[in-house]
Amino acid sequence: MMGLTKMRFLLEMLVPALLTGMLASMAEGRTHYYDFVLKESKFTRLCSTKSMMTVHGSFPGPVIRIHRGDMVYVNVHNQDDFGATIHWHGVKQTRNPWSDGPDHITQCRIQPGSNFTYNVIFGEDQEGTLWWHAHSDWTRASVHGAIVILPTEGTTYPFPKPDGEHLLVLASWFKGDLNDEYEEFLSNQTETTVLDDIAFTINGEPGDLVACDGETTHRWLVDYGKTYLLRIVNAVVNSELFFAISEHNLTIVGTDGAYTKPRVTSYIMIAPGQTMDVLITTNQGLSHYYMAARQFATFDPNITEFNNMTATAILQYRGNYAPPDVPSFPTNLPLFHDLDSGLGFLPLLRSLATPEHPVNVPLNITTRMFITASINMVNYTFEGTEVSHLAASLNNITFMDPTSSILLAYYRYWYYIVSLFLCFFDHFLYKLINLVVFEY
Ligand SMILES: [Cu+2]
Repeated sequence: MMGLTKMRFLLEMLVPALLTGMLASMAEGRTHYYDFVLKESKFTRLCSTKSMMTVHGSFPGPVIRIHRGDMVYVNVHNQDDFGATIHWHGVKQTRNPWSDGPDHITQCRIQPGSNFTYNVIFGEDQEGTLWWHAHSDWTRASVHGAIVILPTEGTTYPFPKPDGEHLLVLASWFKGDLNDEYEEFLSNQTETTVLDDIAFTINGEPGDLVACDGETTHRWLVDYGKTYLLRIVNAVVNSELFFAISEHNLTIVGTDGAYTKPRVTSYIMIAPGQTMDVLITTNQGLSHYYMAARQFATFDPNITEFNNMTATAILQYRGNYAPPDVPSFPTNLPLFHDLDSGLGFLPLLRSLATPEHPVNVPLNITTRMFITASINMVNYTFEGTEVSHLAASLNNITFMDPTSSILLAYYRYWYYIVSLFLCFFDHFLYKLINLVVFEY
């Protein structure tokens, strides 16, 4: 039988060899290096000023722009006074969880005054738009930005090459510090309260429909008769959004770093964390048109206090003309509780599935599983007492912090073996051994 030491030695030799092979197979792409500096910056929105964590003082943060097959290193320097990590949302990171970012799971927080370098490894098939965000408490509300993955050099899009492209990042605006607001929300939680942003922003601006004079608005200047690729990121904390552009149809061509079958629509519904790539043709009269986003409210309609602000930006044609007093508003933007429009949108999303962009899903189904995703009261034992708590669950099984450290299990093979063994002991004995063996 193979000794533990020998097995560990083999593992330690094999894993780097496999990783090196994997990296070599991706070597055709270029490697990009970024430096991100986390720091506090002051922002004034909705007539009040607050300080919040950002990268480089910009909200939204910087764009990572690469070609398919490229590799990215991001050195994150924390000059804030709050520890945080960064997650690369939707990036496949195959066999590379140590750069995935969830704090306390695959890494410790990057402490104030220190830095950490992420090696971001994209899936070979990933192309389109993704995004990155902080992953510690609620820092992602203000610390986020887009990732643009262009076609590999020498290849092109699965649709006529657009004349130009533009990026819109939709985000939440909270009155105070979200971490503080969340603590307060937990202590006052009732069935009819929701923790809600007070407005949404488009590229950092809430637009001129919010109740504060002099609010600034994001403007996108376009030329008549062109087709643009618009990349939309929903970086809001908790809400599905409707989005539409007055008088202009949208052709959906991609979502979450993958292409879709082109579908024409007058509005989109985009979930938090989702990205969507749409084509828009500027074939309307020279003027100013509102681009608008508002919440698709899927919660109990009896809850009347929610973020009902409509965020706006302006699509503005270049040229010599008298601008309208007020841009036209998208009449096709659904109302908050319009369930038919919200759910009716979903069938428009279909994989492209062409020979150049295959979708290789198994077609021979041998086992059918029913999984109920819910947020409900989950019963569990906490320090010997039966408790009931509101939690997200799959088939009524929720996530509990593991009793052994995942990080230690990775870096110290013996810890993994002993932790597994200890699972069979009762709570008290486990605690005792943990104290004696590991607290050194
Ligand atoms: Cu994410």
